[in-house]
Amino acid sequence: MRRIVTVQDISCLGKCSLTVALPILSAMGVETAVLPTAVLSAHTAFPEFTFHDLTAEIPKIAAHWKRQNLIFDAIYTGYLGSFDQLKLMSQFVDDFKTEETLIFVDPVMGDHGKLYPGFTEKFVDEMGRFCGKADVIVPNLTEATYLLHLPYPDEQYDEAYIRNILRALSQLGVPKVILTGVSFRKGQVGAMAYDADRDDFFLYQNTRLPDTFHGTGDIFASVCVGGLMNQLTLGESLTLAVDYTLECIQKTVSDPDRRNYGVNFERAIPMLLQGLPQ
Ligand code: PXL
Repeated sequence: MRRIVTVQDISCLGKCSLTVALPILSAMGVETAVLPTAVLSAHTAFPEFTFHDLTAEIPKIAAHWKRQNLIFDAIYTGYLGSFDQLKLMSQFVDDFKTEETLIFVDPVMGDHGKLYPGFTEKFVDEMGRFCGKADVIVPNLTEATYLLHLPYPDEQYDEAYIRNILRALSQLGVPKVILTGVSFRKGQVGAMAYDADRDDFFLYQNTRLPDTFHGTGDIFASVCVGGLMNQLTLGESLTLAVDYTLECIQKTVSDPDRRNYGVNFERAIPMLLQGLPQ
């Protein structure tokens, strides 16, 4: 069984970060250790939330695991809330990376052209440096344009624009980049990947539903890394992640009041499992 550690917050309400990554990775047959970075009463899109920082626990947990000689097949980081946490994660990667460990970084910082509350451009630059330690990163278009100091595109863009973004992101020092929320056609949305070692692009789009839901980026990232742990290729993993995310949204649209509560990913798990090698 492959073993992953995922490092992100616990938002007690509003399914996202750890409360989607753990069940999805478990369902995909991956042993999942968790390193919680903070406990929030709800994610930060709620009108108010409590926040308890767990940074001080990280070195203690890491030291314990080191004494256990733990080996991880992947280290997957999501929402990190401070410079200290970025620094600790950088150290964690140095301490636990082996030849086989996949370093998978979701630089969670914003969406729809804006940073989430609490994030600054200085933090974005530090996250960019951390991305240089990764084997795969999965920014959305907002995070990508912030990382590259580019304006967020208000209008339709073309494939050449996205290819340039992907190439530029790989120059942060990361060989594989998956850009999410890419759309070249009205009514469609998906993801485009770049493998810098092969100078190879891969695009997959499916239907775009007219609604957006919180937590779908974390679902997408979890399925991608879970797919890679199941020996799917980068392209196969992102295809499954696009299709599963759509399935989750389809299962949720009948529940329009629950926007902040995340998508019904639980009901879509049978479809996810069908997409894995049997
Ligand atoms: O889904 C990303 C995310 C993760 N964790 C927290 C968040 C958000 C997005 O707003 O607030 C705490």
